Amino acid sequence: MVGHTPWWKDAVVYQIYPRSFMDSNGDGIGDLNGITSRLDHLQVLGIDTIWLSPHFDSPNADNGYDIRDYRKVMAEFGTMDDFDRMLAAITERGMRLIIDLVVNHSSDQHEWFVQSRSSRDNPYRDYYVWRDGVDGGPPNNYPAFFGGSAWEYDAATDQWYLHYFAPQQPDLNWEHEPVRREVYDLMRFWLDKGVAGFRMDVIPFISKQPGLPNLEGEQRARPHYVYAGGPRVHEFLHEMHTEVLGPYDAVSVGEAFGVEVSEIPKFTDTAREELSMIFQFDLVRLGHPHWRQRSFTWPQFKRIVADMDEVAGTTGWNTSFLANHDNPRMVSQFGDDSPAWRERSAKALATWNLTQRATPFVYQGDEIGMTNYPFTDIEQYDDVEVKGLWRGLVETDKVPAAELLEHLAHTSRDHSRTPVQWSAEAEGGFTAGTPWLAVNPNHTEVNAAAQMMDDGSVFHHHRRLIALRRAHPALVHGAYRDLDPEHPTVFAYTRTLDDVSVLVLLHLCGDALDYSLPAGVTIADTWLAEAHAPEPIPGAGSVRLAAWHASIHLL
Ligand code: ISL
Ligand code: CA
Repeated sequence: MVGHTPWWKDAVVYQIYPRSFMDSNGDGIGDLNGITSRLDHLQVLGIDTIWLSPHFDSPNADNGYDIRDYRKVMAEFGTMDDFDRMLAAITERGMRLIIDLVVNHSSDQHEWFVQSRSSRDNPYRDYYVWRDGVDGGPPNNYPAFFGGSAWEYDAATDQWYLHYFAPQQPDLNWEHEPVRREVYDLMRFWLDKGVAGFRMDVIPFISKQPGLPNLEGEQRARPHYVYAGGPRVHEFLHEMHTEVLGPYDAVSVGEAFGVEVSEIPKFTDTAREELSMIFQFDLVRLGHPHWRQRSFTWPQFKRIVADMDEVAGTTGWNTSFLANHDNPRMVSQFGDDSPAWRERSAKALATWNLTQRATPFVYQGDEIGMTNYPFTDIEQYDDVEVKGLWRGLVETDKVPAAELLEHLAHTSRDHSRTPVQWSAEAEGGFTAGTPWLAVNPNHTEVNAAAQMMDDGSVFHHHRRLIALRRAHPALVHGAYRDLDPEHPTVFAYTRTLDDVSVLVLLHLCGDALDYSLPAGVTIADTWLAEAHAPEPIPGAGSVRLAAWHASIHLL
């Protein structure tokens, strides 16, 4: 058996994007009381931990990732009493809550920034990154992720401030110690209320490059690797661990946008006392490194999985996820969301996600196989990133509108932000009002109510996978080995712990296949098979795998 392991290695985490989860008061916007009203759904699923995307007071320039008051609940989501009631309901179900720490930047309406921009000698001036312009333009050539320069000119003090994201999201200056003290204090505020820890928004970005030199050469195509490569990020994270994470024994998941697989242990090796785990992006972005969709192969996918597992070694740890609020729907991006294959491919992908040597994250709606939305027109989108792309690419005639729309139809963040489809009723049972973002018309076929009653549904497949993971430590802690890394469509791997060896057999494509089991592999028992367990072909040592097959076997 594995020695004492922290609870979060055995956890299964469900990400809630509160704006789109459940609306309890009919204003068309999800809220905290709506979450409380839907906790039974998560309990049946077998979830034990929730990651809640930002619930703090915000003007919503970036749907809550621009925080105006770190100790106040966003008015649209409810009150601090609603938060306390939700946390109590989560806790009494034996679940834990992780909240979103967005401290690389704040909202431009935060009091700190209002003070900071008011004058050059204001005590809060150095809470943010201010620089003189160069030749009448920005201090360097950094691009912002939501279009344009990462610098905004502020006439009041004749200087420019840095914002890696929207101009409404000025970057905080972590070189300035009072900023770090403020962050540790606000973390303690929420930990004292009983949250279990934090998901940390673009946390590697907090250390800026000394002197802020221009990007050069290939850096210009991958600015996030420069932004994440500052010299003090590990010093700051170790200080955060010493000041808060350690004393509270708080879990931490760093969003490591711009960090290579090889760098993961520098954030998560327990001896370094920094973070518990990170989200690394190579897998989730395999099919769309940015807004453009691109094809990928399963051997490429399998290579990344093996590399991540190898780099974690026997002491490190990973997260597994194929979707979140910044990426398209899992079944649309990695599976086949046509009516014929949507359910089967969603189950196959869930089988991968819930059998990794990592903490699995399930994004709201993926447990019922929700799909991308049929966007056709720029007016249908809400996302600040999409609007930035339209301004920066279409309005400047760099990219034709039709080309951008064609790619966004696969890759936009808004696909995963349409309201959760609870039932076949109007607006998917999400709201009694008009939803802030349109509900997918396929909610009549794809919804939680129908799947709760269908034992063969994507929902119950997730439930069985989570139960299996809980019952078999090999599926959590077992060594990972890919048995057939070069096969174009079969994903066959083992998880081995002590004398238990489990085979996971996936066929990630829409055709059937007669597959020769790797030498020495005989299947003792089938624990979890799709409708079609692999049909042994007599005498051939082969099995027939149906399209989008998924099964788990004891060897
Ligand atoms: O690639 C991206 C930017 O072009 C997005 O996936 C995303 O901005 C990036 O992964 C960082 O995401 C986090 O920070 C952003 C916020 O918009 C995202 O929702 C958040 O997850 C700024 O806070
Ligand atoms: Ca509401």
